[in-house]
Amino acid sequence: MVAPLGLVDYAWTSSSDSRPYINTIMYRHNIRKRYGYLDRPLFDKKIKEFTYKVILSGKSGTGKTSTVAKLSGQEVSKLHRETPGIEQTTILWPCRLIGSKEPVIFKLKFCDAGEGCMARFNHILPTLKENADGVIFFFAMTDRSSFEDIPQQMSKVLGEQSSNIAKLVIATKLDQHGRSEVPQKELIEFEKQYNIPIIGVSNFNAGPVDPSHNALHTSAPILNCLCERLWYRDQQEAGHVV
Ligand SMILES: Nc1nc2c(ncn2[C@@H]2O[C@H](COP(=O)(O)OP(=O)(O)OP(=O)(O)O)[C@@H](O)[C@H]2O)c(=O)[nH]1
Ligand SMILES: [Mg+2]
Repeated sequence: MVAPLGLVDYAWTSSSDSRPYINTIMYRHNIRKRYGYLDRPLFDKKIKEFTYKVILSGKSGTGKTSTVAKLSGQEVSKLHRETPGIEQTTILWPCRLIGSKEPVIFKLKFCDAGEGCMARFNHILPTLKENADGVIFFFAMTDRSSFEDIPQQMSKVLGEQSSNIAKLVIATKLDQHGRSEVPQKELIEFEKQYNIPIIGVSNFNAGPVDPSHNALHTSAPILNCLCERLWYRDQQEAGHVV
């Protein structure tokens, strides 16, 4: 496993200190508010905000759109409808950076394009990549070919940008563990080879319906890890870390 970078306080999200901030981005009953790109939540205190563009890459059907729906606290569709162009979803995520008392807000602008439409229209990929701060590569645990495709996705998306963009890999369909086609050993080898963390996600329940499934606590580890990678990349660019 790729170790956390020690920049984000992962435990803060579930602590009582985070409550006023977390409550601001939620309606009652644990439902997340939706924000447009220009929207801003009203916190009691003025806190710093950092905006990042995060792009998604992975074979069609690996669960890119479903994962963004889960991370933004929206309902995940059981149906696969190819994303017809670039869809943008803004997620506001409060985080406490290690060494600072006050939290900051990460404004994550997720840009999701269907793999099929990207293959049909040449202009989609350059538009997607433009000014991207981070990329999440996707594969489904139930589809070995989507895991084997990741290096190709990397060269397609990163080109020479590879040194200055934050990277994360998400393995979807963890709920279908009986149908997994990628052994744990290969995931560990991948992380070692590329030094990129792989985080598993289940966008649905394996068992009985759990109303808290899409609640914040299941998204928090992924969002914290992504914010930490983005922050690290900024620190590297500023020459604060090597
Ligand atoms: N069981 C299970 N199904 C999932 C999961 N994530 C996504 N799916 C299903 O997989 C199918 C494809 O998901 P999408 O999110 O539409 O895939 P995509 O990567 O956005 O596909 P394109 O837009 O075509 O590139 C849908 O039927 C989802 O319901 C998961 O974690 N578990
Ligand atoms: Mg999609």
